[in-house]
Amino acid sequence: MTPKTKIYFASDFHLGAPDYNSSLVREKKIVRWLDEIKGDAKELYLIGDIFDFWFEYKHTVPKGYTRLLGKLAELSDNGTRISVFTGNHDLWMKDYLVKELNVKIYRHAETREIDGKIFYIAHGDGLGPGDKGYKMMKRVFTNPLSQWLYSRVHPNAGISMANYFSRKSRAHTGKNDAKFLGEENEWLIIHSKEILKKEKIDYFIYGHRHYPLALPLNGATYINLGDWINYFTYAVWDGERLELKEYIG
Ligand SMILES: [Mn+2]
Repeated sequence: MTPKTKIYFASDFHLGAPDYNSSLVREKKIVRWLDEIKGDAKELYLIGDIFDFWFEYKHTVPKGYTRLLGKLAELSDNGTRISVFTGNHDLWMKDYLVKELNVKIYRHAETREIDGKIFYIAHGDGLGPGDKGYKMMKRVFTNPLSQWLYSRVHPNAGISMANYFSRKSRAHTGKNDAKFLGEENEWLIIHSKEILKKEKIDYFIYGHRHYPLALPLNGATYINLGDWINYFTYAVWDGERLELKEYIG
């Protein structure tokens, strides 16, 4: 067995959307990718919005995603360390994936040293200027009382309602995603520049933006991972270099 040496980053699978059948096609593609990287993946970072909607009740979780969950279990059981960042679509994760897949869950940005380089990793929702409405919503979504109240709603109603809102939010934010807005207008770039004023960071890695992008930023490297709806992009760290790649398969 060859030693696992690489670290992979991906985000925004949005499984479940826009419908069961097209999600299943994407899920199978993601699983093929995971199957290809499992031999050398020392670590896997899934940086938010794996699911278009996820909520854990005390004794139940949303149906589906068996192929992805099974494949992640296989990677985990074979020694790949998996970190899951919650996104704005799946922030209601509790201990299910922790228990079943032995992953670690992160709800906020993480700064960590990897092979002597400093990585700043975050899904990206609610960071930087703007998006005041969302920032307010996020306070409601992450509030323990509102989560408890929501969990009292029967899942048949609760999950239907959530899927409805999840689709609406994408229709609302979707149109500007497909182009680079310029450094002055990209909230995550503005956020990264603010951080660079205070800290030394070598790599910023974000999801959320649904537009793959790798660019130099005041001595650092800035990466948007893209998504697995239109781009099928991921980043890989080989110990020395970080590369943004497209999965063809
Ligand atoms: Mn997303």
